[in-house]
Amino acid sequence: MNKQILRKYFIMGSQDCTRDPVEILEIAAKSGITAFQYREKGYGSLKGKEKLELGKKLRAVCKRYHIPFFINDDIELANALDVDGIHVGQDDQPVEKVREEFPHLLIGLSVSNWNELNNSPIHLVDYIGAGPIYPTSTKTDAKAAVGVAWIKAIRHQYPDLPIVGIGGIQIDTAAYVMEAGADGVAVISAITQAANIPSSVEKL
Ligand code: TZP
Ligand code: MG
Repeated sequence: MNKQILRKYFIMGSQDCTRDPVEILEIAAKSGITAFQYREKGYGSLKGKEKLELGKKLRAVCKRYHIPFFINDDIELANALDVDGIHVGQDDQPVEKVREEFPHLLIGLSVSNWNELNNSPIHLVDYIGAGPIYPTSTKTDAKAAVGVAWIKAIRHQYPDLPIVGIGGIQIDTAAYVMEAGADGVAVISAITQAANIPSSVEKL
């Protein structure tokens, strides 16, 4: 895959937004994010038809700005929204199954520790989401923060594997994640809770 798309990877769902998610994505897209993941998950998230309808609107924004659109975990929506990629966590759909069903899509996998790294079919994924790098309150069931050392460790073992850091990354810490060897930063609150989204995306 083109690693550049991981550079400013924006993730969100309606549960992360205090105003219209479509508007937030539109501003972020205009401001230079390089990828988007629709992650409708956790407390207050939409389900069923509502999730689909919001997904269609967000998908349309990404099409307009030529930004790769990823769906978190949801295979049904992967088809319905004509996604560019699917991101799965360790407790989600197995990578083998997703790869078999979607040979042509980008697949990302979250990896938080050595046990997960060594037991995952890394050869079947296009990129790794490494983290949580820093403590985060956005994902209530997030594992313990692992620090940028985790990026360095994966990079050492896999020199060419596309890696995006995730978890608690803000404007002032993004550079540390990149210096540790990541190809990009994946953020939720650094954008959804920004007082000035264009400025935050640019600083990232
Ligand atoms: N996976 C690991 S941490 C996290 C996810 C989805 C939440 C990231 O949100 P924030 O606000 O950028 O810390
Ligand atoms: Mg997950």
